[in-house]
Amino acid sequence: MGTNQSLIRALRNGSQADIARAITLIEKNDENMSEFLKLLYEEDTTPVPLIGLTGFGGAGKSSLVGVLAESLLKLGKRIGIMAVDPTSPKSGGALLGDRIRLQHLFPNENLFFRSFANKGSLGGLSPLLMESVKILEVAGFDYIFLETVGIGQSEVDITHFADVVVLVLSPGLGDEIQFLKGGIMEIADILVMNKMDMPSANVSLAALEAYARLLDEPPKVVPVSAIERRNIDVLLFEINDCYGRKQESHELEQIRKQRNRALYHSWMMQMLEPILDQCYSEGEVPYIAAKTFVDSIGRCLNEY
Ligand SMILES: Nc1nc2c(ncn2[C@@H]2O[C@H](COP(=O)(O)OP(=O)(O)OP(=O)(O)O)[C@@H](O)[C@H]2O)c(=O)[nH]1
Ligand SMILES: [Mg+2]
Repeated sequence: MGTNQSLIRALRNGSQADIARAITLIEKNDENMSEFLKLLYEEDTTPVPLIGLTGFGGAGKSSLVGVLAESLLKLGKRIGIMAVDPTSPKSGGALLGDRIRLQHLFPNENLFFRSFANKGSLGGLSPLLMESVKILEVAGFDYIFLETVGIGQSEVDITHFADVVVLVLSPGLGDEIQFLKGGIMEIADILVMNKMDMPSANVSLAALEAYARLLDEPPKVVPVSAIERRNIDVLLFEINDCYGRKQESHELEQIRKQRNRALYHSWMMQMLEPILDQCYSEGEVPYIAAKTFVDSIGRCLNEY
């Protein structure tokens, strides 16, 4: 049997070592990868709920993922945690913090943690991250949590990517809620007010609830405390409930179609990047150079 086939077989049992081997194979992007991905997609799998957590730095996303994972592990579930790797030195420290926060859960065959580069080469989420979701699916995982760092482009991306989007807030946001109005708040399925153990928390919660009621489709607001493990079961219930509703309404199918399309785009961008620069020389009119390049691809496609 070929190496790829035996790796796929091994993946079905889902050991950490085989998952890591599979991810490395895609990371290396060598001549084996194409066949491996073809086999991977031939596997008959049940989709794994992909739960995206987003929010301002320090709101408690990692802490929450940690306690959610802890609860689910106790139920015998297999959990994948993917952190989108920050690029700034400041958040580099946060990622180290994540490892420390999750440390008490390891070693555990049912928990897989991995961080990924912030973005694909030309923007968007990295193909490696998206293919890793598929790998964990084949490996029989029950939930995947995806934590993104900060509020920015990557947050907008996960809304097209995650099955359930959770926005994590913490008390004392003040004007930041205003800032959020235009974007993620409308798309989030669940708004979490974390750090409810803090003195000012009820005021912030009331403001958030008032705000949520104004939205066209008011999302659930869930007050929690990751540190005191308060209301974590309620949050889990809401996540499962939201997932179930989206499954019934076939919304999940749409999300997954968009996800595959986004993945196609990401791969395409990654493959194009090395040749894009070859087609541009200094002094050229940028628009004309781009159009000439794209038109020539168009001609090839017509002949294809
Ligand atoms: N009081 C209180 N502090 C909390 C709670 N949850 C997290 N924290 C603290 O808030 C800080 C930030 O928590 P993280 O879980 O790293 O937050 P994050 O959103 O992942 O932060 P980034 O990854 O940097 O964006 C840490 O010092 C946590 O101990 C909570 O429920 N109550
Ligand atoms: Mg974090």
